[in-house]
Amino acid sequence: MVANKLLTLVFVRKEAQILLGLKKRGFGEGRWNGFGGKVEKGETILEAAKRELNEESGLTAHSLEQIGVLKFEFVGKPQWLEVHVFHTRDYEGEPTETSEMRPKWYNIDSIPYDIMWPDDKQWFPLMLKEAKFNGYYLFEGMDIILKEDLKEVQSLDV
Ligand code: 8OG
Repeated sequence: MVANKLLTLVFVRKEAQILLGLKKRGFGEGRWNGFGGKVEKGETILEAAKRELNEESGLTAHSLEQIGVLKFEFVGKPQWLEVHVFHTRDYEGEPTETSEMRPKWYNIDSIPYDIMWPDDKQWFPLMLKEAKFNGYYLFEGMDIILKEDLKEVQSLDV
């Protein structure tokens, strides 16, 4: 049994807007996304979420609420990704471009789904209405979803 790789993903909201970043390099390059990355040894998932948000956007979150857990399996890869999704309106600072991300505020009515991971158009509506969700996706490569299972839940299955 291969351990899951734990990742974080944070969405910052301001009025009817959401902050996305264009990933400039690495996994998911060229796609708009929230801010996040790997949980390092010795830190909690929440600490990693705050650290990655700060490293990639320049923002400091005072509090984060967890709203989703997404599990991804890729054909031919033994390791699953387990992505812990958070959101916040409680932050300080101005978004700043970093070597990894180019941040931009989007109105929640004009999310660029065509330039995002293909699963996002399914669970973003839940995230945007601040509902909790658990999801599973089986991918072939980066673009094709072979299996999916998304549920709105009262409490997260973490
Ligand atoms: O450290 P690294 O940048 O490789 O972390 C990958 C980031 O991408 C992490 O925040 C989790 C996130 N991520 C996936 N898969 C998906 C996905 O299908 N949709 C979205 N929105 N984010 C994803 O790993």
